[in-house]
Amino acid sequence: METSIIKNHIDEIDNKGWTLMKGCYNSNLIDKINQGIEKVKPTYHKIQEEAGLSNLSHNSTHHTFVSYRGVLDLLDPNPTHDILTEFFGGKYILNTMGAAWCDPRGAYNYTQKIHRDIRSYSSSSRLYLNGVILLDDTNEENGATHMIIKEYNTEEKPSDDYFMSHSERICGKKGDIILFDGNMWHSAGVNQTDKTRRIFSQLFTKPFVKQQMDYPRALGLDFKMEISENLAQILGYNSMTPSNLREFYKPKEQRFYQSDQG
Ligand SMILES: O=C(O)CCC(=O)C(=O)O
Ligand SMILES: [Fe+2]
Repeated sequence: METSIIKNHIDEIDNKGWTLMKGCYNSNLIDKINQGIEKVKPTYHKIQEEAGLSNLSHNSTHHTFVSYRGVLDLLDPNPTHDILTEFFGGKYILNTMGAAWCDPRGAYNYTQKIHRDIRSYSSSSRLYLNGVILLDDTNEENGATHMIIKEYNTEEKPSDDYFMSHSERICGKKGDIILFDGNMWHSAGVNQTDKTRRIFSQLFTKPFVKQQMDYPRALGLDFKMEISENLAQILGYNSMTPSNLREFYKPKEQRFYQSDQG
């Protein structure tokens, strides 16, 4: 990506908290992934139900690629790589990534609550960057993201009234990615149309932030041999935590947490 384009996106993230990256994926890839998600939904429903969480986590498949590897095509190549590298000042990893959808005709989904995808506020230190991959064209009618206006962002969760009067909507096309500072309060909008609106939510962090799932162990340590170096980096294979002394005492190039991870 050209340096001036990277700079524009970073300036937008700095100034208004978010930037829209247009045309990151072609429609065929998104269609294939949407079909793949349909196939794993029953597995997710079963596990969510077993845990007594069907109400809380319905309309979502967290960590989707753990059960459907095809999702990894969205990360390899990663269209936001150059911007993430500039934002984090070097290496970054994926903290979490999952699909979520808002059903038609005003149905409720938990992503419509005002939220951040992180627990801790980190002010201007660049620890977290969110991505929302649009799997459908998105407008105000079908639930475009509400995003707080940066100068009104607060450490504490704002009231509904404050949020609604100090936020803007982000519309985009299927295949676009909204990148935004993880400190920003946001929510999905309500879908008033009669067609589902789908997204992938991503959170990228500096490599020393603990992942929401231990992806290298969830996918298997040998899986690293089957994927590109870039994808292995993003999934956290270069920033693992050893779990015994033999894993800890390693020559430099074999260390679980590599020296270039910050
Ligand atoms: O659907 C959206 O626009 C936002 C979704 C979101 O914030 C999330 O899944 O964490
Ligand atoms: Fe979110």
